Amino acid sequence: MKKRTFIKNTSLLVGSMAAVPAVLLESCAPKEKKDESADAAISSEAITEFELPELPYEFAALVPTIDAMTMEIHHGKHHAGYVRKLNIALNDYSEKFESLEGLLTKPDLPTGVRNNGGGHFNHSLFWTSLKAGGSNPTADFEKAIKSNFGSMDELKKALIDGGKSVFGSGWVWLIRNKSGQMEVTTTPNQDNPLMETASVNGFPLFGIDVWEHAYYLNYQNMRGEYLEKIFDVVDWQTVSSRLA
Ligand code: MN3
Repeated sequence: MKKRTFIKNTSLLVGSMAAVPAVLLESCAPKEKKDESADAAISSEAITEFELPELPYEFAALVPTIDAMTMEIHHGKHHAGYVRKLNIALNDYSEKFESLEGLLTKPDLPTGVRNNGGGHFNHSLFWTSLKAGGSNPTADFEKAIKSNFGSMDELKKALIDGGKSVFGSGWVWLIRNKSGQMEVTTTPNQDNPLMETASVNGFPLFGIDVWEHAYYLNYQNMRGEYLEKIFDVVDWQTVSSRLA
């Protein structure tokens, strides 16, 4: 399938939600079928296998906020494991889908697809939301944040409080909900707001991983400190681009 077709189909599937950011599509890009027969050309719209995206920076790029060993294990073991197990789970999944987002919005996802598909999407979004030194949001994004939260500081506080409130493992999200408003919400495990099971649905603009594997080497049990510090490396420019 040609990239243009893939992007077009993805926007159709996502429908009224925010457009899928090109950078995320790139990082979640599925492996395309190489069969050249005419029949295969028709069926090649469907995805059968996903690949681990490369980290867009070195393991040590986010030091001292996130240490290199955490990044190496988190990407090379945890995220890689979600992709590997997602591909295995898809062997028994007969529904057709044309993007990772399209898969995750389907009803009644089998547990293996839900956990590992969520894990793949969530981490792909996470890596591309961080950057050494961080970056500033666009004026449009900041305006939207002001109208929904009052200020960027209020948004950060809502994300920190939300992250602290997750019992056990999960994520805190900034989403654009179905009525176009920005909202902070949380999900357990590797669920995300695209899934029908989420308490609040919407398109994730930014998410913070609050599983212990994301911060334990550096912060031990102090999740609150990790949540405060992570804002030193948030790439708000990229997060802003997801609102467009
Ligand atoms: Mn993780």
